[in-house]
Amino acid sequence: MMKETPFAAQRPCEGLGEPFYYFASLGSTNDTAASLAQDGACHGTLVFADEQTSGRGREKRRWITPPGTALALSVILRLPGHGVETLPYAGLGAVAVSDALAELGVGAVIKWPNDVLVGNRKLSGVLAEVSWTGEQADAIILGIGVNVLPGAVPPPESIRIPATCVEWEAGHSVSREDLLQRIVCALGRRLNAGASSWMQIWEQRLAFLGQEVSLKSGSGSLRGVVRGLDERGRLLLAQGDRITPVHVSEMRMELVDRAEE
Ligand code: BT5
Repeated sequence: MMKETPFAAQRPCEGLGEPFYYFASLGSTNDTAASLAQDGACHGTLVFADEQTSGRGREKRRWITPPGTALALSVILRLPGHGVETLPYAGLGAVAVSDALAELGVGAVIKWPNDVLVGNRKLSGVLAEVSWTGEQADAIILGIGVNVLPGAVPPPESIRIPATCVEWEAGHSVSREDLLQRIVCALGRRLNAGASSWMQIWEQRLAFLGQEVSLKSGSGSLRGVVRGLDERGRLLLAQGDRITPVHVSEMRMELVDRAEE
């Protein structure tokens, strides 16, 4: 007898999720989605992998997706005038994941720009990239990874900040199929409501609002108090009387621990 493909019941929602490509194992769903986009795949195309062997975070950091335990998905977004600015879409992805978690009774915050945290532990990460055809930016590839079952949580020595999964936080068993559907619907709803609407929610859910953080990238570091976001999704950091918009999305944010000083 033929084995039924997992996730076969997945339905398109709010203009996203069709066609739906399921893979038992992939290098990275973002890479596969980008090549589909270059071959002309339409807005809303969804690529899902049960396992990733070279899942990526920002700056080529590794994203770990063991088989059968997590969600690893990428959605192709073709939006008029989307340009090459990916920051707002990282926010869109994080807002949609936190919407879906809220439906399961799990309260999450978003560590700018792209981490979804529950109780200071990372449960999900978002990677928004541009797909190019020659010189032309022709799609946004919105990649989302979510730890759903305990087996998805990487060993502590392989990650920088502690991780968690949806089942631990919800306190009951969670269906990956159901969660995928909720995330796709939330993405579509937020996208259709418009950027200013999801930016506002992104700001409301920001981690460390009013707290002092340090932001580090290869080229330097910054320190200040998190005040919110501007209309482009840049982090507003207060340094004394000055508010600086931070746009370098490769920056890593850390809470300044006064006890360490
Ligand atoms: C991210 O990057 O958090 C973005 C992750 C995006 C993953 C999705 S899965 C579908 C799509 N296809 C891909 O190839 N990628 C996207 P960043 O902020 O740079 O964080 C990366 C860091 O998170 C790593 O250096 C680890 O410390 C940590 N990490 C890796 N895997 C993790 C996991 N499963 N759970 C929690 N933390 C993890």
